Amino acid sequence: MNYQCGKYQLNLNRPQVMGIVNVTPDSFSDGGQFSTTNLALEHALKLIAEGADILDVGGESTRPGAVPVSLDQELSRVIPVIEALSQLVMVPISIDSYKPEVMRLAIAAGADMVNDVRALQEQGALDIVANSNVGVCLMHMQGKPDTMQIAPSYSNVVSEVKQFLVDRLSVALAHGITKNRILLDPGFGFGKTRAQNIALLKELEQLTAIGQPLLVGLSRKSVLSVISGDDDSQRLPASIAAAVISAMKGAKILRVHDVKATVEALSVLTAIQ
Ligand code: YH5
Repeated sequence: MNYQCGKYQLNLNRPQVMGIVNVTPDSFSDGGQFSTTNLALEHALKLIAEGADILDVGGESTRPGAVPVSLDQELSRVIPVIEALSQLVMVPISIDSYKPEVMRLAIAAGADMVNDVRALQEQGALDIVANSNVGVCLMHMQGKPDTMQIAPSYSNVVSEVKQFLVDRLSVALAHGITKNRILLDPGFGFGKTRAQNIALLKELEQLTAIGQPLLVGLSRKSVLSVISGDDDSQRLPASIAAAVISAMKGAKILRVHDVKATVEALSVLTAIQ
C-alpha cells in the first residue's frame, strides 16, 4: 500500500514515523523570529537523523486550553520553516493547521501534506487540498480546543468517531481528492475522556476496517499518564507502548515527539510482519 503526498510516495507496508516540529517561541531563546525558526530547523534535522519518515510542522498549539494565535503570527512561524525544510530534506513535510490560508501558503512554500484537526471543515479548505497534489489527514475532534475537554459526550465513542471519519472521507472523495491521498485519525485527546481514548485504542481495528490508512497521535498525551499530574517527559515508555500497540492494530503512521525510540521499537514489529 502506498500513500501519495505531493512529490513523495510513502510505503505503508511498514509503519511510518511522523516527527513533531513545533514552531513556537522557546523558553530558552529570546522568542524572536530568527531564533524560533532556527531552533525549529535544528530540531527537524535531528528528527530526520533519528529516522523520521515525515515531519509535521505546526505553529499553533491545539492542546486543551491553548491560546489561539493570529493568522499572521502562524504564517510567520511556519512558512520560513517549510520553505527551508522542503529544500533541505528528502522526506514529506506536513503542515499542521486547520486554517485554509495557512494550508495554501504552506503548499506554495513546499508542503507535501495537510494535517487538519478540523478535517477540512473550514470554508475553502477542501478546495485548496483538491486543487493540489498534497496528501491530507482528516482528524476527528469533538468541540473546539479551548473547551473540548470540559464535558466530552458520546453514546458510543468508537461508532461515532468512525461515522464522522467515513462522512469526511466521502466529502473529500466527492471533491476529487483521491483515496491514495487520504489518511484518517481518531484524534486522541481531542474532546475525549480517558475512558473514551482507551476505548478508541482498544477498538482501533474498527477504524482500520474503514480501509483508509490511519494516523495515530498518542505521544506524551495525558491519556498515557499513569501517575496523576506527571509531566510530559515521563511519558516515553507509555508513548512507545501506545505506538507499537497502534501499529499492531493497523495504524500506518505514528505522530511522535521521540522519533529515535519509536523507530527502534517499531523495528521489532516490522521484523515479524
Ligand atoms: C493528533 O493526534 N495531536 S497536537 C497534549 C500533550 C502532548 C501532545 C498533554 N496534532 C494530533 O500533540 N494531529 C496534535 O500532552 C495532531 N493527530 C493529528 N493528526 C496535540 C499534541 C499533544 C497534546
